[in-house]
Amino acid sequence: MLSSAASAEQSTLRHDWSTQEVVTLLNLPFAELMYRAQSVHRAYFNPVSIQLSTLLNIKSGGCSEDCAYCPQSARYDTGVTSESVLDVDTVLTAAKQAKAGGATRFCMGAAWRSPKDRDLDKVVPLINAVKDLGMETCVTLGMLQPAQARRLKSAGLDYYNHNLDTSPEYYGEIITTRTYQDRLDTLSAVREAGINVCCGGIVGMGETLTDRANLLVSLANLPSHPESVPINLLVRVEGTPLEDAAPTDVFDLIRTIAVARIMMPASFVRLSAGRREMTEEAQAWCFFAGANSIFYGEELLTTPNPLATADRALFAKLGMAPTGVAG
Ligand code: SAM
Ligand code: DTB
Ligand code: SF4
Repeated sequence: MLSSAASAEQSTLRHDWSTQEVVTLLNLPFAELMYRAQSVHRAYFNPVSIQLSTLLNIKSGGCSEDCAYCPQSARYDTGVTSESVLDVDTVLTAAKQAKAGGATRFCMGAAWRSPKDRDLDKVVPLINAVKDLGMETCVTLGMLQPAQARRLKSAGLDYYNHNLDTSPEYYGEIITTRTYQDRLDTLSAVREAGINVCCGGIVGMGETLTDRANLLVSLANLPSHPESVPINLLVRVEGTPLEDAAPTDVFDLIRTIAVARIMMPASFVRLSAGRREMTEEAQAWCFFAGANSIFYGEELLTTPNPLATADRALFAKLGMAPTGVAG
């Protein structure tokens, strides 16, 4: 729930960020940046509350796209096999388990460039079934046409995840099979249909600090801020073109999260992929920087995530509590 000061500020959320001012924020002395991010965070959110989303890969592998980070592209030999869409019972079992563990949102991912209408025939019953459990629903299915977005909205979909991934300038180094504008068009279709937008990116793909700034500028200067902003640390998967990417300094991730928090103060900022490589201390800094959501459960899509028991132990150490409130 927003404080009254925060609700007054809602109308003043900014959509006119410049690259230079975001570069300046990213370069602030660490203590200054943490103080500013934490102050903004406290104006909008309970700082010890964390939203938990669980992921399930409902259609694995065999994707036609060439996203350089992705183990599910058919172009790379990563050992991920191509499967068909999971059935309702399998999905329901996973969703019930996620709910029992404390997750409030269930996110279903499919390795498609864009779904066909007959693909949506299979996804709609999954959304219905998860919704009936009383969980928030999220799907990520690739590019969508406006009519497809409206169909998902009618099925009861709460969130659609579609990431910008990186800056417009660096994008062509990572993906050649669809454009930045294609992604923006899907985001508009989702927004127009009245579905909440989940949109973020990846840190650690060889991008510069200016690229990180421009990813954040692209997100915050959208007509409305995404309700959810996943910040992923690249998971370097063997067989992908980015398997040997230089390791990321975790302070770069913490700074990116802090600046996302300052720029999109009312949004949930999710510390997403990459937590398995991070220490508890680094994750604690991410929470202090304004991350208030995580992917929770032992798997992301094809790669491992920290165990739920480890996450619960970390929350206990930090005095944090999972939220039951929709975000
Ligand atoms: N096929 C759909 C699409 O591309 O929109 C949905 C699934 S796709 C796996 C969703 C997002 O996961 C990507 O946009 C990317 O941001 C993230 N992702 C995929 N592989 C990743 C990796 N190895 N490390 C970090 N993030 C990754
Ligand atoms: C997002 O931003 N990150 C998630 C979710 N949205 C779909 C996916 C992370 C995938 C990490 C690599 C894998 O497990 O395949
Ligand atoms: Fe396909 Fe999505 Fe992976 Fe790109 S990120 S290769 S579109 S599954």
